[in-house]
Amino acid sequence: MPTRPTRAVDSAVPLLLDRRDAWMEVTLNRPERLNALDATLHGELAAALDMAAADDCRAVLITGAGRGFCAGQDLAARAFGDQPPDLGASLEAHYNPLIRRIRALRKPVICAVNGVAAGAGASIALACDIVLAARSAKFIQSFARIGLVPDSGGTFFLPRLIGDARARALMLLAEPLPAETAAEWGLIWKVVDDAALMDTARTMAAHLATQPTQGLALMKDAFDASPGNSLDDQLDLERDLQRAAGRTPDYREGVSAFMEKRPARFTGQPA
Ligand code: LHQ
Repeated sequence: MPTRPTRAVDSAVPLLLDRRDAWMEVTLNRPERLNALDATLHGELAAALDMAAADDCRAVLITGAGRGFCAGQDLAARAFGDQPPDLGASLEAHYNPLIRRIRALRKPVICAVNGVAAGAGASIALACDIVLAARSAKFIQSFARIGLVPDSGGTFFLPRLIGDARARALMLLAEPLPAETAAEWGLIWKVVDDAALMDTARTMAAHLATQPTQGLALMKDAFDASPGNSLDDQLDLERDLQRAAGRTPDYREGVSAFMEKRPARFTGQPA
C-alpha cells in the first residue's frame, strides 16, 4: 500500500496512508465519487486498519480527500442482475468487518469529516472515538432515499448519541443534518472552520499519540460495554480495567511526573 502526502489527490490510489511520528493518517481518496466505497477501497481500508492495529502508532486519523468525507456505498458499483442482490452479503463481507475493525483498535481513532458523510459514510464517522467536522459538512442518513435501512452500526450509534426521537426522524426523513447541529445534538465532538479542520485534527492526533495508550484503550472498553451493562456490571468492569491500568508503566510515570511537577513522558507500553 503506497504512502503518499496526505492531501494529494491522486484518484488512481483509492486510499492514502501517511505515517506521522507516532500516529497514522488514513485518507479516503475517490474524490470524484465523494469517496464512496467500492470493493477495492474496502480492501485497502481493511489493510490500513490492520496495519494501524499491528503497528506501534498510537493514534489514527481518518478523513476524506476533496469536498466530501464519504458517500457510503458506491452505487455505481452495484450492477443489478436478474436476481435481487444480497446486500446482507455485502455487509457481512465489507461493512460489518470495517466497523468492527475501527471499534477494535486499541488506540484512539479521530475522524475529520471534511464534507458530506452519507449512508454508511456517516456510520463510519460515528464509529470513530472522536469526530471533528468542518463547519460546511453535513451528515445524511440517506438510506431511505434508495429504499434501504441504515446499516454499518447506524441504528446502534445514532439513538445512543442523540436519542430515539432525533435518530428516527433523521433516518426516516433522510434529511441532511448540518455539522453545527450535529455538534449541538451531541452526535459529534466539535465543529471547526473548514480551513482549520486538518490542523485541528492533526494536532489532536499528535497529542493523543503522546498519551497513555493502554489506559485510553481500556477507557474505550468501558465505553463500549456501558450501554449493555447495569451499574453493578459497570462498577465491576471499572474495577477490572482500573486494575489493568494501574499495572501499566504509564500509570507509574503519570504519578511520578505529577509528584515531580514535570510533564509526563508516556510510552504507551503494556504492563
Ligand atoms: C456517487 C455516490 C455514491 C456513486 C455521490 N456512489 N457515486 C451497504 C451495503 C450494500 C449496498 C448498499 O449500501 C450500503 C450502505 C450505503 O452506504 S447505502 C447509501 C449509499 N449512498 C447514498 O445513497 C448517497 C448517494 N449520494 C448522494 O445522495 C449525494 O451524492 C450526496 C448527498 C452525498 C452529495 O450530494 P451533492 O453534493 O449534490 O453531490 P453529487 O450528488 O453531485 O455527487 C458528486 C459526484 O459523486 C456525482 O458524480 P458526477 O459524475 O455526476 O459528478 C455522484 O454521482 C457521485 N456520487 N455519491 N454513493
